[in-house]
Amino acid sequence: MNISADTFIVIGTGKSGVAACELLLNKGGNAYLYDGNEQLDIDSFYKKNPQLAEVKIYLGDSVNEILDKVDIAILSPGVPVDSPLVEDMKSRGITIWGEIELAYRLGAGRVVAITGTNGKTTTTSLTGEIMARYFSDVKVVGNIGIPYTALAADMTDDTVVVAEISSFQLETIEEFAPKVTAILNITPDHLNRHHTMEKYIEAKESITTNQKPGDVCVLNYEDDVLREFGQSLDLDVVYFSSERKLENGLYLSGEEIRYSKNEMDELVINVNELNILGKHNFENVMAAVAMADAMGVPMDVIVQGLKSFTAVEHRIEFVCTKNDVDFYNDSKGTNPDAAIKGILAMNRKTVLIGGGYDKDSEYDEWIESFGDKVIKLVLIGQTKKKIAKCCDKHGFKDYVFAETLEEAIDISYETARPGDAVLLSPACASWGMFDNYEQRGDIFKEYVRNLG
Ligand code: UMA
Repeated sequence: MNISADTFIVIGTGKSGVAACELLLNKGGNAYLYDGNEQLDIDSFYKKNPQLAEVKIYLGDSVNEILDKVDIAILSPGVPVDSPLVEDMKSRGITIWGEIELAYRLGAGRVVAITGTNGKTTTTSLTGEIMARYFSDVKVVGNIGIPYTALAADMTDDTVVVAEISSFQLETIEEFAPKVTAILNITPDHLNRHHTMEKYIEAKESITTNQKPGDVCVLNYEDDVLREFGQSLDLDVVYFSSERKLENGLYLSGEEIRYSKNEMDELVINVNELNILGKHNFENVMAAVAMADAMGVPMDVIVQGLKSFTAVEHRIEFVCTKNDVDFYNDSKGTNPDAAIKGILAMNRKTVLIGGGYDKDSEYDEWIESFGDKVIKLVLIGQTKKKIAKCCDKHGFKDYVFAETLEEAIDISYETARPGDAVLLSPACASWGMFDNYEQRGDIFKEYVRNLG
């Protein structure tokens, strides 16, 4: 691709925007940067990103001055495709790509792409670790926190790219064509962005749009939408199931993960040999095995990778014990379905810290999952009243409000008795109080470790 022929505008000055802009400059492209935040401190941005010193930044409406010079806009994942600016650019005939599309076009190698509502990060990092045992150049990128564009310039035809791809990122792909894909599950999330469940499902399923016959798609057999979707695909579909034996595919049978393929049925691993817990994690393991196998990694190498893998930070992560109260950080529980898994993983009475940014989620199933286990819910953030209302509806009275995460931790610690657990698993995004879920989890861990 000859990028010097076009003028680009990169929308968003976060991680993705910075990496996309740098890649464009690196490849000889001509780019402007834009951010919708009119308060952005441009001087400190340039100080933090001296490599972009030559790139002109536009904030707010000032961007209108240059839009007639722009050929291609690169959207950061957080920029909605139906925002007024993007609509305006489309009406001017400007091509709209996401940061993933740019990286795919300027990068190289074979791509393994993972999406789903929950389990993406664990599955991506496990798949990356397995691949790295067999291939000499593996790059783990995407929603996991390292923008795909940040590593695209270092990719060659021998690179194996393992990419975590969110529904936001899938809305702006065009030619992005992974060899192997996985859709782990689809439950309601990000409905404020996608508006309807149908649109959200469509975004997730579009990960397969440019795959060709002979390429592989790994799907969860127990997800009705995905089971049906697999039947419509002209690809090699590999299903996994945590509920039943499959004639073709990976399945959980008691404590064993087994792979039935070409009329053979073999043991992959006993789950007691894994360092990650819970049925949802066994599903992630099955998806990773299917993807690694599809890429030609021998089963003994896959099994070694499975045995050495440990849990991902911020996902039901044990922090420490204080006065016989165990603290768990599940800041990555950013939607009700993920947070239900956090509660299921607790094996004793639990004080739960929840609430945060409103993504238009419904909290009924989350509250129903409390059972007798959750003895108190401490609510923070924008959603606290909405969640409280839902608690009232379900007859759950043991909730209190806190203004800050620190106050919520203090209340939880005072409430918990020896032998109980305190779990941060908010069922909501962190935005509004924190930059991201990592920051929320880090602050939780630090404050908890310093408790008297
Ligand atoms: N901005 C605009 N206009 C808008 C929206 C945002 O100008 O309409 C600007 C903001 O002012 C800000 C910048 O865009 O300066 C932020 O861009 P961004 O929100 O895309 O954030 P990045 O820092 O680029 O991080 C993104 C992903 N963020 C989102 O999808 C919201 C990160 O996923 C990802 O790790 C990173 O790219 C690297 O690929 C985070 C996430 O929360 C972890 N993802 C969601 C999830 O997992 O549920 C989808």
